[in-house]
Amino acid sequence: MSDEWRRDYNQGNKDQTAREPILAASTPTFLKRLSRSVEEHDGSRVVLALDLEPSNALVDKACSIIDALACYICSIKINMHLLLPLSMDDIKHVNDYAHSYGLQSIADIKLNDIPSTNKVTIDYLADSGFDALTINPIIGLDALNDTIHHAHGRGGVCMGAIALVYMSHKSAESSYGMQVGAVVPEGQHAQNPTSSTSLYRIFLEWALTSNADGIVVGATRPEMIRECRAYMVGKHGYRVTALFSPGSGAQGGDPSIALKSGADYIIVGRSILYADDPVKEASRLAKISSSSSYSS
Ligand code: 6CN
Repeated sequence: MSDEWRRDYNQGNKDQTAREPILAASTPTFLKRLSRSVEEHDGSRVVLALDLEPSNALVDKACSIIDALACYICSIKINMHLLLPLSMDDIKHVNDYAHSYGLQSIADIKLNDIPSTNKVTIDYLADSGFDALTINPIIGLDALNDTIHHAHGRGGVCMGAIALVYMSHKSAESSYGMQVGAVVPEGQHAQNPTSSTSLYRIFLEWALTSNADGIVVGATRPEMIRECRAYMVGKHGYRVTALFSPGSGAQGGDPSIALKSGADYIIVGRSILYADDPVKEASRLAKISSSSSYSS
């Protein structure tokens, strides 16, 4: 390595350290910001999935939908429907627009890579104005821990991380419901070599251990919501992790049952976006979400 290169390389490393975020103790967490948004939006616990079909003028469409529905939702959620066709500047514009109504914005990218790549991804998402992201625990406990730690420390933002625990679609059973053997660290012997559990239970445990701000459990599986909620309450004694539930309406789940089973937030896309009257449907779901609560 030439001296010049070495100097740049070391400078780069120093810059990396200098970029390490130091959050003020007063920086509100994603869940606090989301709770504030719920209060400001009449108690609505509806997260709107802005899953627009391919077309022109997606930014204008997204902003007009926010104009029409902002008072019935607490957050928007953006996934590949917009992340792929739009530029970072466009996405930032949509996120800033949502923020102007006091809404939060979740990047639904189901992050699933090595920690160094995840960290760069998180930095780009934070720069694009997102408040939280979804993450797939299949990356393993250490990687999950590391990635979520980075998200929480993201300078000035304190990005939230929401871990998939049990997805809503039909074939999710074949992966999230899979029976898996306990992993025994090298050099140790399994107490009970035959012990096995379901993958989603491991994901739930890892999400809680890694201080994930939320978990995702499909509204199509109220019994799983109930089980995960009971486990979370049992582990912490109170709620520090929120349960987000997609899959109402278009996927067949019942939002009211999901909320009564222990969901804190419902994630809804098509049944609002493609309703005959989206404002009426959003308002109906907002009322359900503000009045239905978990009973153990
Ligand atoms: O209400 P819809 O079925 O139209 O949309 C549900 C939204 C989609 O954006 C989908 O990508 O929630 C997302 N989602 C997530 C996890 C999951 O298990 N099931 C989902 O449908 C997320 N995040």
